[in-house]
Amino acid sequence: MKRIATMQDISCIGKCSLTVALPIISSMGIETSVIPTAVLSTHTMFKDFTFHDLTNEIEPIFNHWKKEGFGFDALYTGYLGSFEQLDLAKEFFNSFGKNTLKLVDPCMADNGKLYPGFTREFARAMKDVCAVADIICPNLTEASFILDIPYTTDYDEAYVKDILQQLTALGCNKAVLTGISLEEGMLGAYAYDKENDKYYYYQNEEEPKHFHGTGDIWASTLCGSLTRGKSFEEAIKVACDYVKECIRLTLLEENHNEYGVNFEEAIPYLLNNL
Ligand code: PXL
Repeated sequence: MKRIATMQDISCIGKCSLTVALPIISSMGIETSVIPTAVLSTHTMFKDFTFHDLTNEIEPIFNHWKKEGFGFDALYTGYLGSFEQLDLAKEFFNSFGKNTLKLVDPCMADNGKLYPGFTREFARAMKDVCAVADIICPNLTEASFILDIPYTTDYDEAYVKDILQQLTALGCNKAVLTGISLEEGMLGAYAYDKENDKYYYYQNEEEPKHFHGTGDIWASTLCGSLTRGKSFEEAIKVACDYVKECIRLTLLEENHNEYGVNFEEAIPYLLNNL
């Protein structure tokens, strides 16, 4: 059985980070090992969330895993809450990342703004984690903060390609920009594979509403699909289609919650696409 280890927080309510990565990757028939970086009452879009940092647990977990000789088919990092955790993510890759896919989703910003608690300095430090990954999957806001360039919604294909070139120049082999729209009413992901000098773009009709946590669902699906042997291009399609289906199902429910999507009832759709 394939096994992925993922390092990110548990937001007890919020349908993001580990509460989506674990069920999605597990449902794809892959063992999912977790390194919880913090426990929050909710994700940080709610007011007055609690935050219990677990940084001190991480190194002892690594040490125990090393002693037991555990190995993984993929390592995947999501939301990381401190500079120290960025260093631990690098240690995670160093300790367990030999011949293993290393995926970094640099969760920290959207719609031109950093999430609460993050700074420009943190974004610059995230760059060093991206450099040692195989694949990174930021949205355009995160990419702009990582590259320390102004964020713009007024972009064209040449601009997207240039950003992808700059991202892969950091050191990773592949980069995917999520949430890219090059045509009115369409939304997708634009990717670059530096090794083969190839670009990929996949888009769907845009759903009328955006939700929190969809970036985490996208990255979890990409990681699972690649681990199951899908090509980079195929895995991007599976992830885009699944997120779209999650939003579609959410919107079918009249009083749907606003903080996250119905990824649960879309799991059969996901498995059908594998
Ligand atoms: O979806 C990314 C994410 C993960 N974890 C926490 C968050 C967010 C986004 O806001 O707050 C705690």
